[in-house]
Amino acid sequence: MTGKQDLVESVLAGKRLPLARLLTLVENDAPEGRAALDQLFTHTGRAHLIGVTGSPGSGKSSLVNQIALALRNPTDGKPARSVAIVAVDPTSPFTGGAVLGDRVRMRDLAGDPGIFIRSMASRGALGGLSRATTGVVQALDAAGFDIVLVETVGAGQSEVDIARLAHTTLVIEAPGMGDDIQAIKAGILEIADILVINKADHPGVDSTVRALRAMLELGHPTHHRAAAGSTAVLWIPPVLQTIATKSEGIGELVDAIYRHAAYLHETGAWQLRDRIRLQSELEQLVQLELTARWQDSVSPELLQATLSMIEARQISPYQAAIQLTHPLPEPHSG
Ligand SMILES: Nc1nc2c(ncn2[C@@H]2O[C@H](COP(=O)(O)OP(=O)(O)OP(=O)(O)O)[C@@H](O)[C@H]2O)c(=O)[nH]1
Ligand SMILES: [Mg+2]
Repeated sequence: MTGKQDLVESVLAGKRLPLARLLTLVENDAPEGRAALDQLFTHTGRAHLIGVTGSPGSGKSSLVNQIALALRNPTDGKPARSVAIVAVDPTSPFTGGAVLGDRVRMRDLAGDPGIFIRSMASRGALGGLSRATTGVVQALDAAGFDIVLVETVGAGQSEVDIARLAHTTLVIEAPGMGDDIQAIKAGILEIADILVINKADHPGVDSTVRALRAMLELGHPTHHRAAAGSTAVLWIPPVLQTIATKSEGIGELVDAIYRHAAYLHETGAWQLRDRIRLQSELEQLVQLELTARWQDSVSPELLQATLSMIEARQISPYQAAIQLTHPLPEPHSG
């Protein structure tokens, strides 16, 4: 069978239909998709992975759309970049925002061979979605896209996952949380490389920007001390304002993205983030693999018997776990 080889080669050649087919295989965790990813992996590591997260309805899809347009049509003499967009919705594929965002994209970006758009909806556990997203991003990287934008709604674990996935994380918020600034979890500021206050045409944008800058300074006082007192290169997350619906502030945002990429390369942080990402992927996969092997090896009878002993308080769950995962050695004779 040469089908698998054909798929890999077609993806490497930049063909879109085979790429779409591969992404479906990867999403479904099909063995054929996994085998293709194994072969494609050697071609990954080149794309700039950008995570876009933030509150529901803050304008993530609209901004991703604008960023992609700007990257396709640079006005500053930079070469046009090829862009893949992955919209991850851990809750439902049918929120108003997501559908609208996709419609805007269809209008502005359809037909451009340098753009590839993929929507992913949750199927089963969040862990499964995050694993599928990792595979999808690897496939797009191997397919040669310069930039892969991954949009996910800022809901708990997914934003941490996305920060783990990305070289650059954009956090998008809308004004109006000025009075309620504590509502923004410190966690989201920690993962932000670039903070964007979108909907800057709405009231309250200045106070939101001020509050966020203050929070960032509280969170990263060393940034400012070191920036003033040493020559060490440090990244202070900029707080930018945009109006996605009027394409305002997009140039500055794209510029910040380029500056962040340059910062990552100059300081070695690019490689470091790559390593952390791959390490966490490896650990996740080892866990899954070991659990699967253990489940295959342990007899249901033994499992039931052990559970009964725990219920009878004869052994603790911890003791049972040790026994079930470390088979007891044969007793020594004499
Ligand atoms: N006034 C104004 N409206 C905006 C702006 N950006 C986006 N919108 C509108 O806000 C709504 C939500 O935009 P989306 O881009 O779908 O937001 P989102 O963050 O992707 O939404 P979810 O994916 O559902 O979380 C849409 O009606 C947009 O047209 C902006 O800068 N100003
Ligand atoms: Mg959206």
